Amino acid sequence: MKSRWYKDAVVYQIYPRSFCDGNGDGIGDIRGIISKLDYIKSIGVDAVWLSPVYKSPNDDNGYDISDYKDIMDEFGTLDDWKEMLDGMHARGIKLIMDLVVNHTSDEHVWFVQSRNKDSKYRDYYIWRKGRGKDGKKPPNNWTSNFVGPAWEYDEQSGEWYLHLFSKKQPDLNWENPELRQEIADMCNFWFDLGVDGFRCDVITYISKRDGLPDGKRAFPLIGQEQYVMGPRYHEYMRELNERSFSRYDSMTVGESIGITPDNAVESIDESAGELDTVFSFDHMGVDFKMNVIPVKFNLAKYKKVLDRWQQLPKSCQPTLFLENHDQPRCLPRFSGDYGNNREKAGMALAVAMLFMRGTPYIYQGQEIGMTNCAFEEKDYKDIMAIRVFELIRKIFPPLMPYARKVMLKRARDHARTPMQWSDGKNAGFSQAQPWMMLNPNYKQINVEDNESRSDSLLNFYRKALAYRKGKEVIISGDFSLVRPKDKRIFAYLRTCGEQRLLVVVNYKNKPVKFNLPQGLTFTRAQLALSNYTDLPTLSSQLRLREYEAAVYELY
Ligand code: TEU
Ligand code: CA
Repeated sequence: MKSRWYKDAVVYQIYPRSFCDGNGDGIGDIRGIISKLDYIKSIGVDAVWLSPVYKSPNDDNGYDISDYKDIMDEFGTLDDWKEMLDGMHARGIKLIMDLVVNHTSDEHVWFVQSRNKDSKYRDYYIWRKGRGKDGKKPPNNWTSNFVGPAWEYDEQSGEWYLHLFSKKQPDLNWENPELRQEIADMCNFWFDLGVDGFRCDVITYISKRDGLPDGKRAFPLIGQEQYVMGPRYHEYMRELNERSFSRYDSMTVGESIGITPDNAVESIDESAGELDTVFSFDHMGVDFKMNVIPVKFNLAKYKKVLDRWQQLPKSCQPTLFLENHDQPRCLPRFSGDYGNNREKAGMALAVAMLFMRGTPYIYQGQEIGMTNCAFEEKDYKDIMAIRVFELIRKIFPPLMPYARKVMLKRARDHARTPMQWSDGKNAGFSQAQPWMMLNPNYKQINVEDNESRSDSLLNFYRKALAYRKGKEVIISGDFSLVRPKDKRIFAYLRTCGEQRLLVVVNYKNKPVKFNLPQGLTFTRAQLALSNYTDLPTLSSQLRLREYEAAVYELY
């Protein structure tokens, strides 16, 4: 019954708040998305992953859900949503919704009821007595992903509740069977309305370690604890799969923080009966220590990390991505200083990603080369940035200049500046002042300009996706790195029977010489895709220009 359509699919991620404002209040919404469906189709993607649009008080922009079965007022109505879904399906685009079930909003009716000790909903969340004589110390030392303790004290009941994110995002207690059934039913509610799958938010967090023991951490108040893939994680996933995912021709992708190539098979093998695919964050860890401290990008290390995922058995489908709504932009993150070669750099990163094995995800704006933004402290809107500044100011103010520097590299806000549609008023995003600052470079970087030039980054993405479609060697061919230790060039070979594809990408904003290994022989090489117009034919020594990227079919 299940077709594995996602094996040859490319997904476009929409962060609705920042995509397009349809009603002129400065906030992106569903009608805005509807107005851009032809644009999305034109890129050549097969599916959309839509970040949350459910009812939410927006402490974490929709990742704090107060009603799983309705749409946030700012984004529109369920009827708007249905029109959007029909519009996607009419264009052959599938819809992957965000599934945020590690936690709810504290304004969800379950949590409101749960504050009452006698309610059956008390057990839907993780309530514990505090430590110390008067119980005024948190039950354990876990910290929230948004810094500070992961526990909030509730005066009324004299107990604490767990929140691995903000205190307005209490963690659900998956040990409760009724709760698990409600979640499966809720997924089926959306499947019955026609959605094609789910992206499962922090899904590896749902099973907590027995007894909630103290965790190890690098710094007080900051740093991950040991709540990833707890003891009943697989059991819960298999159950949800059995009760929901497997009953529809769906695709699921887990935001699987902490997953490794070694334990991924158990989660995503076709026979696992859990998730179809997962996002791993190993490659996002190459230039940030512990997810926050910037370190120099090292291409050799990056390739090595990606390669481990490429070598998963063929019964496991990897995912490929450079950006999402939590990450800084890939320009200049992975390209370095691109100077006047921003679009060439964007093309280079696109080529390296798109021809590996896996399901690629393109984040809104990536296709036109949107970049990080030169924020001042007042410009940040994301709870994570705000909390980091708050905490540092409180505990050690001399660190503030460093914190500002780090956030300029790391903040999630970089991905959330409004989509740049044109060089006109508010970048064509809205008639009104947008909810967060625009990147001032919208005057140069925007969709309209990209549409007007045949050699633009957007048109390159279109070409690359069209070339990719249906090619067996790309979908399922073997992957092997060529000169893995080279720190300037990302090159690899894809092989499927007689078909061979060689991908060569210069990650530097300067010319680089590259010798093909002696063992790599061919009688003819046909250039299939390139970001330069006048590429010389392939010889054993290549001279690649700034960010030059090429795909060759070898015979
Ligand atoms: O992200 C999980 C997560 O850990 C990120 O918040 C983290 O910020 C990122 O890896 C960088 O450190 C998911 C969502 O994608 C995110 O937007 C939500 O804030 C979070 O879960 C809570 O729902
Ligand atoms: Ca709006």
